[in-house]
Amino acid sequence: MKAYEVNFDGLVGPTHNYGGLSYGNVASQNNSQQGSNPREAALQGLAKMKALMEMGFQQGVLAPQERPDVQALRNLGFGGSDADVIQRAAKDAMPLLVASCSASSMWVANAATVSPSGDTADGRVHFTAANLNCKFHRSIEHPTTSRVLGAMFADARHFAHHAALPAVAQFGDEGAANHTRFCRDYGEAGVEFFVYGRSAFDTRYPAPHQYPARQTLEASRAVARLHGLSDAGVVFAQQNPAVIDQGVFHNDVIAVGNGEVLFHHQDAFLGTEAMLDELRDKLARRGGQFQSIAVPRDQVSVEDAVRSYLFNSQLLTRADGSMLLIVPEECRANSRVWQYLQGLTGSGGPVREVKVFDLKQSMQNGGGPACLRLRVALNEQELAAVNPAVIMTPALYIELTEWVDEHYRDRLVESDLADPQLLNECRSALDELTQILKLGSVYPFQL
Ligand code: SUG
Repeated sequence: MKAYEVNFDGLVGPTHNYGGLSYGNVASQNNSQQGSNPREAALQGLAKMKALMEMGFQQGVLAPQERPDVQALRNLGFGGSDADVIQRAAKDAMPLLVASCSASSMWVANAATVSPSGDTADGRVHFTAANLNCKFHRSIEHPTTSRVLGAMFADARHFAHHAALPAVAQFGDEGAANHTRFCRDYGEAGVEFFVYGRSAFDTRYPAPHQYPARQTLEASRAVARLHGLSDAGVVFAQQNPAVIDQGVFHNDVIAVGNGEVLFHHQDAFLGTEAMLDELRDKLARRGGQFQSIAVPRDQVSVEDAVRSYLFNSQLLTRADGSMLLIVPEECRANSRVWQYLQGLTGSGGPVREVKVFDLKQSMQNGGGPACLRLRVALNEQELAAVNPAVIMTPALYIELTEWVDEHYRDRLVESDLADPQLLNECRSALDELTQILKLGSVYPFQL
């Protein structure tokens, strides 16, 4: 049966802003308090989805979340009407209001970890929502994420959903940003690659000194167990703590995998040689030929990788089997990275073409092309069981663009977040969106 990798991109929500909320994410820290343009952000994301659809890739869309998250503020002791809650938080605890307004659910690579049916014991596609518990503004995403994923992948004959792991740092889980999968064909059994930043229970593992390691080994192992993956089909590897301290807060900032190829920086991992051997052996037993493309530090430094987001790219297999790399504009702006990419496509290797997208609004918060998409490998039968209203079509693209034009502001600064009118705008936009995407009632204000 034919199988596909479907990219579900996060639609940027109407409160997109630069809150400076992610310590360890250099772009988020550097752009804190700048004015944002939510409309432009959403349109940049939609333009990428449209372009991939037009290139013949399967493309879907994942809805944003209700923000400000009034319930999260109520849980922290702010009371009264919804408008009172917002205004009291603005007066007494602005950082909490900013956190409750973040549109961070757009980075759906962090929504969940997904294991395709070829890998799982029960032959279903498994999803575990990520608890994202390293940052308060992200830790409040998973209940709605679970409802939205449930409404997109509702057929229990094909799809199994797991709640987020326990909400403690020991089980810190950042979803697919620290997970990739190698396979010969999307429909066949593959090898799932889990990358963690530290161990919570075993002190023998090193850890970064400055910035947090968001993903733990224990969380990765729990997800692999929940999904019913076999030992022969998993490899666990540790991120190099030194690169986390240079701003590589997720592994997808320094590596991306697809098909039989891992594209990564030379310094991305610990124990790289043994890890590559294990990947090679395990994929060979699944009939695949693993290939690593290691980018040397003397051509592209870790700093260049973090600035340009070279590895936060989408590595896509085209109909003829060759690969295409989708990178952000920031890669073209960096002469060393751009030169490396010219060499890469001319080298006779698997990557034949690079396409550049302007995703600046998201990039300024540390979210590149790969952050904005959740990959779900599906066979034809499973794809037919997905809620069809979330699959991108030319008509849906037009409808969503008009929806953005109608509901989104083109400028947002911190003081705007205290305006209760923003909450009303967001709710009416999302209410309409749930009808467009046929999601039913998924938002707290609808329940
Ligand atoms: O979790 N930024 C996100 C970026 C996530 C990128 N995702 C992947 N690499 N897969 C984060 O750090 C910044 C929000 C702010 O500062 O307003 C933020 O949450």
